[in-house]
Amino acid sequence: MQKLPRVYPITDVKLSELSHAEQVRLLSIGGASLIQLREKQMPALEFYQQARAAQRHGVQLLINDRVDIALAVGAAGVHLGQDDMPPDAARKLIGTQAIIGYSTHNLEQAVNAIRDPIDYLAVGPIFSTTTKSDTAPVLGLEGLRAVRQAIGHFPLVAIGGITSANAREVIEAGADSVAVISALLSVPDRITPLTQSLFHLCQT
Ligand code: 3NM
Repeated sequence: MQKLPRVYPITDVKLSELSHAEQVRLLSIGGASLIQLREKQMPALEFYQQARAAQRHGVQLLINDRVDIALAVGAAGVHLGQDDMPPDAARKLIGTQAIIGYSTHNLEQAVNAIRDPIDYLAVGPIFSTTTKSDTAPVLGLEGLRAVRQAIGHFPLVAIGGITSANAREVIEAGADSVAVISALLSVPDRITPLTQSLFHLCQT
């Protein structure tokens, strides 16, 4: 994949009360070029339709968990968690050109992940978050620095509790990119300006 953009938004229908496609539209106007569609509830038909509609906004879409949906809509790739299909199995299905991202939650998982056929790894939660309930213990900036040191230049996304108040420190601690949900989506009519200003803050 090309270099990770500094800001990597993830959609949330419950939080924003907007469809995935509408969130992608607003985020893309704000400058997002890589967006993850994250959906844990919706029937496959509805998610497929929204993902297809989201594809029209001309950004790279990664589908959380669902290799089938990613393939069906021709998405740029998938983002997998520790309990999803393993990256090597997903790679066989989705091909060599697709992007595969993988969530890790501690140093050991991160170090192991760089041997998998993935394009970037995510590590989190960096800070506490209310968006995801079953998170691992927070890593803090120290934990993030330790992961960066252990993985060399491997593409690294930080996630969990990242806001305009701490994003810059997260980048300075070694993340290539910040993955963000609530700080961009909690106020639906501010999604575009909040995205713009987060990109601005994360410029290096
Ligand atoms: N994964 P917010 S934390 C989806 O630790 C997700 O892997 C996490 O939402 C992990 O930006 C998280 O609102 C929630 O804190 C991120």
